Amino acid sequence: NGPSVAVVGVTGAVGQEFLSVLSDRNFPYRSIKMLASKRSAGRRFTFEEKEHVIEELTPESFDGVDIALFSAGGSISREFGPIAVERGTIVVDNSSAFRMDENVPLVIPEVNPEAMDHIKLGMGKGALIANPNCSTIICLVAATPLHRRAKVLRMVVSTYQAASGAGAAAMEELELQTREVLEGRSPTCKIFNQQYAFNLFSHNASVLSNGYNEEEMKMVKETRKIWNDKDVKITATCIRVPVMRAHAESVNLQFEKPLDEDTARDILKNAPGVVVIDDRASNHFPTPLEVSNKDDVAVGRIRRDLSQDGNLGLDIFVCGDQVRKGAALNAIQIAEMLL
Ligand code: 11C
Repeated sequence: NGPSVAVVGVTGAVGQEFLSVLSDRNFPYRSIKMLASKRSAGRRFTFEEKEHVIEELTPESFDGVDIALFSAGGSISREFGPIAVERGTIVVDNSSAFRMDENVPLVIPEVNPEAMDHIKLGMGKGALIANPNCSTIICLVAATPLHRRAKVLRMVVSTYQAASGAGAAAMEELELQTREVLEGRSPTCKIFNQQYAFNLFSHNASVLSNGYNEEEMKMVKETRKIWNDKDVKITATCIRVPVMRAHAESVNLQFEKPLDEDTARDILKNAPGVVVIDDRASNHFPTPLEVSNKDDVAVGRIRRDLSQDGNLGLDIFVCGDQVRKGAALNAIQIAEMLL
């Protein structure tokens, strides 16, 4: 008796993860439509013991659909998002297409659920809700509880981003290149224009005239919108590393009010969606492998920033599954809040 759901981009890495998360969380849908491009239409697969046929995405796809989960790229979202809304569907969009639109809430359920208070199922009209960029989600699940206590004035982020952020083809290329390099062959470079295995490089997003790339500027702009704080100072350096599906981020925080590291650790231990892994004696801290396929964002290396006065600065190291909390899980938590 739940809502009718459509998954747009069901063949992609995030599309497939939507299905796993819906199933894991027993999301109470009444019916589910699997939508993709013409190329994949007609393919059959079993989900939750039922056979489904992938349908080609068209405007009519949204007739009778209550919630559509979109992850098929920005141009599909820009074309079909408004069409779905017009037909009364609430769209949870994983692309960057509408994130900075002031009429579209940009939501991390643990951080700013109030931004979508005015949107509910059964309100008789459609709406758009945007899922933030994965690096922003993973950073803010950890940084927000500290921000609430001590108010972040400045944040310096350095990311170590996984292949999954560039899609399933990049994950396949990382695996292929690793084999090729180990076998002494030259690596296939189709997704990125350079060797990825046994290497790392600046994030592949376009570099802007200010010297930052688009990924870095997403962290700046999205954080300001989510925290509703135009003045918070943020600078980011985003790097692609040869890791399969979880991002890591080093986050340096400067606060308005003092916050010592033990209090910060306690706050994080009680924060929703966070697990603290901070074992100095065993040198055990968060790793991308440990958070892969997990819901929680792991935080460790919680320590006072020695370069700042008193307790006005902290360093933390954060890891989160890019496909799950960075994309599909966050979107489905949003959908759950609509119910
Ligand atoms: C990455 N964050 O890891 C990107 C992927 O705006 O949703 C997602 C881009 C976005 O490469």
